[in-house]
Amino acid sequence: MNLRRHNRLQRPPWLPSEMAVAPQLDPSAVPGPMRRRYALLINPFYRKDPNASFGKHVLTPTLALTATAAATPEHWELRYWDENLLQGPPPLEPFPEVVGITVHLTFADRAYELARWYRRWGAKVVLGGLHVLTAPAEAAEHADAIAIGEGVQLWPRILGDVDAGKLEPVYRGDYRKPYRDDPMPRRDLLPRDGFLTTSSVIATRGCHNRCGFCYLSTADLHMPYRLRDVEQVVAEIREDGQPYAVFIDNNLGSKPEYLRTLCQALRPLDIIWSAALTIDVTDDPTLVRDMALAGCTGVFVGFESLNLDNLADAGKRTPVPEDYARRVQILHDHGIQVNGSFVLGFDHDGPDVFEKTVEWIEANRLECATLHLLTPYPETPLFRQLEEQHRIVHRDWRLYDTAHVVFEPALMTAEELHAGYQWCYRRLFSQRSIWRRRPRDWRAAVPYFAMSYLYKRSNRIWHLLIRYRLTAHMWRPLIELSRRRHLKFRRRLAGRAVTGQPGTVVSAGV
Ligand code: B12
Ligand code: SF4
Repeated sequence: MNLRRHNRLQRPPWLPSEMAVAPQLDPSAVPGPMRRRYALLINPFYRKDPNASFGKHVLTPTLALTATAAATPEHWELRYWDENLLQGPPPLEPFPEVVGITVHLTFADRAYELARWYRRWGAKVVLGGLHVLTAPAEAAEHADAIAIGEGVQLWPRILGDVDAGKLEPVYRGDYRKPYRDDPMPRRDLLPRDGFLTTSSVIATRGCHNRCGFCYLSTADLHMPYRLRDVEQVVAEIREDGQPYAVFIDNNLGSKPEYLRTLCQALRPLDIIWSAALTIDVTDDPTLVRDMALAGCTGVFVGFESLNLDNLADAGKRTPVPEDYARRVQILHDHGIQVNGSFVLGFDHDGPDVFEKTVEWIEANRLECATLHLLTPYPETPLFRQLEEQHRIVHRDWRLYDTAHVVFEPALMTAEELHAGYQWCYRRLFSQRSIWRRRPRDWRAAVPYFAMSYLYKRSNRIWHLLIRYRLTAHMWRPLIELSRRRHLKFRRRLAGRAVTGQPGTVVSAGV
């Protein structure tokens, strides 16, 4: 194998085409007349990594467009289309006056293709999202207007200018404005059966860290840590009425006292929820206990690496990896499942990193693990470092999806890195590994096995579940089972003393 082969978009023979190829845009289609003051918002198709779970893509929707949609002026009509829900290409009827598209690195080419399609017949195309922020000049070539920053601030201005016939090419927002005045995201636009839960919620923006590989360290992204009023967050969850909410914050635990207040406000809702955070949340076991008592049943933890030198290179302030196991145990003791996120391919990773990582995941019974190949997002310190070292292999952004090797690793070949990544997923999705990682509490085992099979071993049927809107029907009985079990667990936990020792935070690399 050589690096070139890895850099092609490969497609295993069993992979359903819907998960690999965007729906075709009919070149001969002729739309009807344009409907004035009608806007269409599109989340473009992206190719799914066949090594990882397809279920992950319908757990919860992105907030990018539902948040933006909420700021639409009342006299505008609106429709939302997510191409990843496998209902075909976005509609031409009625033909929209404005098309808003969210753009990420990995699906920028699809976003531009859609933009060309709609612009052909005179729709005004507005592009926004993370990739527009990092590559405004590139995005501007495909749009009538680009939105750099928060859509909630910019969208009403943009539509107002369309109304007035004076659309500008560039609109700039500011991440420093408070979120207090933001309207509630328009979750009513989402197909409720299309996702495990429509309650993706954001309570904070930014992170106390600035790891060199993270998109938060992108050169022009000034995203200070921002908090929303807990009452606002709770009101949103209540309004959506789902039994399970997912916090999509980069790091919900950056301000522990805020998290504690949020937990107190969430407790009376009797819902279950999960969130992404760093392992230093276990510095204070009483906080973990408050999370559990508030309904937290799962955390997505960015461990990144088990090698301290890698963490130091990335400039991540974190507890030492030797202490990770004890900290995972604190979460488990509180009935909180752990989805560990690991990055493979750092400069201190040799060919033994795969087995070591997987062994550790299994030994510590992490219920789930997400693996990423180190990916230098444009304009991050990592990108600049690898560029200076002439180690960036290409700039085909479609392959910057953390499932392809796009740079030359230091201690192994690109082929070894890619093969090791695939091996890790094969092993972690195996029956043996699922069994080894089962929770010690037998009461948690039934939902664990059911969820593991659906999440890790059903890639051959996920396209059918998604296309026929069965996602919610498959997941929700399991969610309800977990919620009821958790309510009982909470009652027992409330009568129990706090477990776990306070941790020692050491600073790696900063
Ligand atoms: C939810 C989520 C997902 C969901 C849904 C993704 C989707 N596109 O449908 C799932 C779980 C499926 C997912 C999968 C992946 N994700 Co993801 N995901 C997120 C997450 C946690 C939240 C996104 C979100 O809702 N943000 C909140 C909204 C409000 O912010 P926003 O997107 O910036 O939108 C605002 C503005 O940008 C602007 N805006 C955005 N679009 C538009 C459009 C218009 C017209 C206008 C006017 C304005 C506008 O207004 C919005 C509201 O103010 C982010 C991390 C984060 N916390 O942001 C990662 C993140 C976006 N994902 C990331 C990655 C890498 C992936 C994967 C590739 C990982 C993998 N290997 O599987 C996959 C593949 C998906 C893909 N190619 O995008 C990276 C992207 C890095 C980059 N530089 O592009 C992020 C930043 C995580 C990270 N820390 O690195 N993801
Ligand atoms: S801790 Fe996570 S979210 Fe925060 S900067 Fe590092 S990688 Fe990004």
